[in-house]
Amino acid sequence: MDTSEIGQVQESFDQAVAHIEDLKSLQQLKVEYLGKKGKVTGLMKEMKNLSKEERPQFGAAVNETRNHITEIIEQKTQTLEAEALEAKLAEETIDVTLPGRNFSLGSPHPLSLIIENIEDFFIGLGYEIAEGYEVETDYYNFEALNLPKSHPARDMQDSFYISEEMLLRTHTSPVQARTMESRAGKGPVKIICPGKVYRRDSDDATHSHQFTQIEGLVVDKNIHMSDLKGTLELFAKEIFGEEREIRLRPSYFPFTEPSVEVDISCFKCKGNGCNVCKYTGWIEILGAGMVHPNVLEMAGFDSSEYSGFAFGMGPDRIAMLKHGIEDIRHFYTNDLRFINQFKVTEDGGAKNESI
Ligand code: 2NL
Repeated sequence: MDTSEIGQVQESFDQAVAHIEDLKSLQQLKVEYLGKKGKVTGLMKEMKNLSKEERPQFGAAVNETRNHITEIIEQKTQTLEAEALEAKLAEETIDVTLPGRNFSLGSPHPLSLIIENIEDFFIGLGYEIAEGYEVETDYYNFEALNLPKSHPARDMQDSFYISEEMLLRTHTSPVQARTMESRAGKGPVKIICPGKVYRRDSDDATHSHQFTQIEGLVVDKNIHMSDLKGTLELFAKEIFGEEREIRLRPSYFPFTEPSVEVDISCFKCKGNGCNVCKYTGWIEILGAGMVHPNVLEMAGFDSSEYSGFAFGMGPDRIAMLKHGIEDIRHFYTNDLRFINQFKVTEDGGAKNESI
């Protein structure tokens, strides 16, 4: 019996393992010696060529070598794993002394500032904010507002149609119609509806196919024109200054009767006449009126018991007047040189309060 072959296997392993520096090579070496077709397994297979007497001694010697190799591989695995962890930790060290990166603070869009200002004012008067869909049905955008299919006033609100019955809303009134309907004929309704609206229009300095609107609606028992006037007077003072006065002129809207245009006394010339008020002393800022009985009835309110007032305004126009912005397209072209002029100061106020 020749056990020198076993010694050679062990020796060649010892030499090879000394050069191993990574776990992958160690795994390969393990397969090479202890795997199914490995060198140690090969030695075992030689047992069949030995006599019965020789086998136990040979077997014991092979086992010893296998145990030796297994143990070395285990030790080496642990050492290499520990080294790999050390290397990873060293590589991922964060230098907390590096200077931080600066992020520049954004600024709210001037339209958002105006809309939030107006919302805050009405919330203070007990109104709720209501929002709805920008893609609306013909019914809620027109029919429910006393604008049947044949109505000539529809021409002024030419829209973007999705289909015969669906369109991009031309005003925020459908939100009000839906809110009234959801109250099942019971007041009070006291809401402000801000949002984006659309009209088929050619864009220029004063027209945009997409703009913003804020409408307000109050429905309850004993609501009168005087309530509307008092509310809008407070509103004018809040947004354009304490000394402002308002003036109502008769007008027409299909959804209100009577209807009025509302002017404020000019905040620039205090009524003496200037380019802002076109030398009239007055600036038109919104439309309003008493909710048409047809609109109340269609939304499920008994118009002999309930009445209401409503108004609508364009935040784009109000922001343009307030800040002296000459082109509505500035709001929608995202030029940062424009937007950054409305940076909010640390106390939360807008820096560019021109009034
Ligand atoms: C304008 C005029 C207005 C309304 C909007 C309204 C809504 C309902 C019922 C009755 Cl649900 N009225 N909204 C009323 C009068 C005027 O907007 O010039 N907006 C820029």
